[in-house]
Amino acid sequence: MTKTLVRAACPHDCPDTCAILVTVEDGVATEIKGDPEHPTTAGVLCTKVSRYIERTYHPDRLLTPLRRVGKKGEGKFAPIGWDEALDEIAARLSPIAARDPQAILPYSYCGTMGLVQGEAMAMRFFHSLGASLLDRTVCATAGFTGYKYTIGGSIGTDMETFQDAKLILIWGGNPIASNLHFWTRVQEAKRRGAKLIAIDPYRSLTAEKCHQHIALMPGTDAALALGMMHVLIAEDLLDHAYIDAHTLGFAALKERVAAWTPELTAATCGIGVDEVVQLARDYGRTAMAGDAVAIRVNYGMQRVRGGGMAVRNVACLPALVGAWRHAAGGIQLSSSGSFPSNKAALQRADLLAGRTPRTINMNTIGDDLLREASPAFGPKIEAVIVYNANPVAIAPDSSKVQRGFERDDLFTVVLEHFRTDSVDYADIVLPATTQLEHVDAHLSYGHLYMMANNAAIAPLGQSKPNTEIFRLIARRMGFTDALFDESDDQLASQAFNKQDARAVHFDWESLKRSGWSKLNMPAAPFAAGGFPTPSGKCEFYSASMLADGLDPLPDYIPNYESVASSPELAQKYPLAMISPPARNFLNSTFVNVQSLRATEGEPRLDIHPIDAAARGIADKEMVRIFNDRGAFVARARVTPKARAGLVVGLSIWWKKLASDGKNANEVTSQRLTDMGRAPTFYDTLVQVERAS
Ligand SMILES: Nc1nc2c(c(=O)[nH]1)N[C@H]1C(S)=C(S)[C@@H](COP(=O)(O)OP(=O)(O)OC[C@H]3O[C@@H](n4cnc5c(=O)[nH]c(N)nc54)[C@H](O)[C@@H]3O)O[C@H]1N2
Ligand SMILES: Nc1nc2c(c(=O)[nH]1)N[C@H]1C(S)=C(S)[C@@H](COP(=O)(O)OP(=O)(O)OC[C@H]3O[C@@H](n4cnc5c(=O)[nH]c(N)nc54)[C@H](O)[C@@H]3O)O[C@H]1N2
Ligand code: SF4
Ligand SMILES: [Mo]
Repeated sequence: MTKTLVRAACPHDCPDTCAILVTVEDGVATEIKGDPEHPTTAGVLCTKVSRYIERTYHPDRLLTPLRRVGKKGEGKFAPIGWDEALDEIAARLSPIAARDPQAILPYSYCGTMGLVQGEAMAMRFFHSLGASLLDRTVCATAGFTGYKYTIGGSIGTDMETFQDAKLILIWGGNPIASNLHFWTRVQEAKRRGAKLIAIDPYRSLTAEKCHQHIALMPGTDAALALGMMHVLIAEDLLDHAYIDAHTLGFAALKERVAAWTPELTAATCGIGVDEVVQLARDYGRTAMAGDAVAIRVNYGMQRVRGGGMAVRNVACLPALVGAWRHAAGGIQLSSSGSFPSNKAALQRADLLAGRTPRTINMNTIGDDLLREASPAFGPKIEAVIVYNANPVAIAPDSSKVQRGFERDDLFTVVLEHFRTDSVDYADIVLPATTQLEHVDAHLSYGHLYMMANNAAIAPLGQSKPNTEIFRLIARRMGFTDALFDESDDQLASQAFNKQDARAVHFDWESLKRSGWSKLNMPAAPFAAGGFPTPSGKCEFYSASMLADGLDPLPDYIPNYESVASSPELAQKYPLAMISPPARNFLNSTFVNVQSLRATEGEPRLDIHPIDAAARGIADKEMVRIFNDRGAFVARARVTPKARAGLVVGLSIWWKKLASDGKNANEVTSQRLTDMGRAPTFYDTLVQVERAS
């Protein structure tokens, strides 16, 4: 018997990007565990990925190419050979490409975060073809943009320092579910005497374990930050030296926040005046005492109309109190901007050779699949290639997405591990390898290590890595360029730009051996200013925002679906609904892993006792959640965890595993955020009633 230990990296869309050790016995993966030596993983994997072996060898794994034999959506397929599948794909795509390649659309996101199995070979193919471009905006671009205007890039406090902070604000995040290894640091800070405050409309697993929970209404974070700034300025809890040297626009900011009294702020957020004042004082006074105050700002607050502005406002706070002076102070949104990843080499946008295809926003896939050709839109979408994504379950306004994928004149190819909701609409299904079966290089959006993933086992059945599938499709379509011959290792060796001082130690072969290697980054990135903004300062006033047609100063933009913006709608649909991630799923991944689904149980809706009583809804009763876009059912959990006026449906369920074949995205909308063209999943009003 041969037994080896293989170094891998977690591929999932999670900030932790854990270092993994896989035990392989006679070619079979038998055990998976966290690397005890990797400083952030520290030997621990989350419950989900601890089940990765169960997922990999799952009896439902797709192991051969399939051709649809039933109606779209029915999920009836027959196995076919690779040659037959590739011939059919080339035969269907070639005439479309000859008319207008923009009628072909890639649809992908972060099923794997790998730089190689993600967009490398795939985009080389789509760029060569001249296909429509996809705006990959389903998650982080609102906050990314707001943060960039203010701080200059996705750079912030290193997660490895948070245990040294004295006050930690966990703002719009639920790290126990979605950022576990950060939570470990927070617990250590708590043991050392730090105060933890969660700012979240929902009493999440994390909010429950913090010293304080401020349950504001969804979409009001920008107002809370304005109110905090008002108090900090009014009570002179400010680092004047830092403000003078390293910020831009303080006088204008002061004028702007003057109106945001604690009273107005509290009324806007639906919280108490004392909560606003106390939060600002905790933050300002801890900083004035010389201790580190740190903010972990996450995605929860971004999925509303003013999501970009909300993150921008929160990102102004550290500079006001000089929190950046400490390694453990400041704010972290994402660490992704610290990595000099070399997209140009991997994705080769130069292959467009002067062509400028249109861009389709992945959040409006529902409307766009149903759109006819027009001068403004361009050609009707005639073919979609889906990989690393499950649009039928995860995209907003799902009934339109489903109708789009039902179109008989649409040719759909899906590369997948399992028969997801999206696979059911495919004409051709191609079996993809999992992280245990292919090579990849990774950055992280939570820590600062470059990561390598070695293949632990051979591909199961006839599955192939995404890269190989796109190489084969490209050749079948007549692309002969040598760049399609590059191996996965050759691609990985171009993942980071060694010319950049942060990645000077990058060498693919040695990274494969070590598994991980930390970037060269200063401990307190903005202790002496040096923000990567146009002015080099933290920009309270942003000329770039003005140039982009936005308010150059921090502001509050109420939700599209709120009493303030649409009173009539709010009368008809009085409850705000959010659908944040369930702990045991990763977006819609793992929903089909029996042991994890068993823990989550079934689709549920948390509703406050007052709202439940007003509707005659008892605990554990089935309820119908609806608005003008659609409806779905769930089992009610009557609980004050959901504040009054709010309902919470933890997500993202596979539609076909729910009793009504639907999920929370029936009621979410395709409207986009104030900046970053991002989705507004949590800007949703609904009504709830007992299901008959
Ligand atoms: N277990 C698990 N982990 C995951 C994922 C998963 O599906 N499951 N998904 C991954 C992905 S892709 C992402 S983007 C991240 C997301 O993870 P997070 O950044 O943690 O964001 P969310 O889970 O969307 O929301 C976190 C919290 O924000 C709250 N929230 C909702 N609306 C608002 C608001 O308007 N203001 C404030 N202050 N809070 C609000 C929610 O109630 C929730 O408790 O997690 C990643 N990690
Ligand atoms: N209602 C609601 N909707 C949401 C959200 C929410 O909070 N609420 N969150 C949104 C967010 S933040 C995000 S990021 C999106 C996530 O949306 P997606 O990125 O679509 O995420 P998943 O649903 O996990 O689907 C990823 C798919 O990729 C497949 N996959 C994994 N690895 C590979 C591979 O190597 N090759 C191939 N071919 N396939 C692979 C997996 O099997 C899985 O089915 O959902 C968004 N939708
Ligand atoms: S999903 Fe996140 S916490 Fe779980 S193993 Fe992967 S990176 Fe680590
Ligand atoms: Mo996400």
